[in-house]
Amino acid sequence: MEPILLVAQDGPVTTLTLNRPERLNAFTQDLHRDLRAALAEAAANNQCRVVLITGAGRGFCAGQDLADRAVIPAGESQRRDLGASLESFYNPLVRAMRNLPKPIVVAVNGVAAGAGANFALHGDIVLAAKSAKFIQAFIKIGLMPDAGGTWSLTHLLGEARAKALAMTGEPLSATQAADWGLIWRVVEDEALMVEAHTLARTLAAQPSGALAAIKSAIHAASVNSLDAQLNVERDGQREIGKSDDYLEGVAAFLEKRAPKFG
Ligand code: T3D
Repeated sequence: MEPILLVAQDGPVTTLTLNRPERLNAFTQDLHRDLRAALAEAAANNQCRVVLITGAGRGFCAGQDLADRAVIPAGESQRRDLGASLESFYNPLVRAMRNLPKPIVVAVNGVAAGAGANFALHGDIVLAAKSAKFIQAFIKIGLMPDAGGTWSLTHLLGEARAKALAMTGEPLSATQAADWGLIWRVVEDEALMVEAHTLARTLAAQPSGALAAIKSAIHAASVNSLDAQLNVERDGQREIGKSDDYLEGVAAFLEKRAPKFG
């Protein structure tokens, strides 16, 4: 049987491909388990400098697999505890992505719905195929956005757009998502993976300490005052200013050559 998560190591780039195309790569507990393990492995593996996440087939990810939510056994008085599902599966996944000290490129190859849309938005740089759509599908089944969606939508788009997307469940085209600043860039469908791999390799050649510092400082900025953020920058710059990569960067500039970061 095909693995439900494909993991490929190509030099410094670890590519994770959600592989349940017949269900538009919807999340199951097993997919959560494999994704979490792969992210932990990427964090520990010195060869990995960038993680690239995409989906197999025509969809990126349709959120929770609703086939796993269909049947409440007859006579059971208690409904399923979805809070427990978030606590055990979705929240740890989001935290693992946010806390990974390496860039995550997400290539949204098709529809991204429910938690699948919000999972995509935790990429550090998100590219989407022109035909892709982002759908806060939760409202259609009586739920609210999760997997950090209320946070990401509000921070990236503001309350007006966040509320309208969440309350209507209307699809947002990839082009509109890019125009609104929800994602980095839209790419022609057939060029998506080439562009995503090129971007991942470009990032892999950047100084890893600076990339990690940028990621955590920009995350901190969403809650910090300017004053606090100035301190974050001071501390970060102090740390990475001691690195070999900084010495190499300055030397390369002065010698008018391309830097070679370790
Ligand atoms: O439960 C908890 O743990 C709490 C956490 C919840 C997080 C969530 O993500 S809740 C939201 C769950 N997701 C959705 O509500 C989205 C459901 N899917 C759709 O609305 C549509 O499939 C799409 C808009 C994403 C795509 O539409 P379309 O027309 O392009 O494709 P389709 O025909 O609907 O789907 C293709 C197949 O995938 C189809 O199977 P079939 O009929 O060919 O055998 C469909 O049933 C299956 N599929 C799509 N999404 C899901 C799914 N199967 C299970 N779960 C899905 N989420």
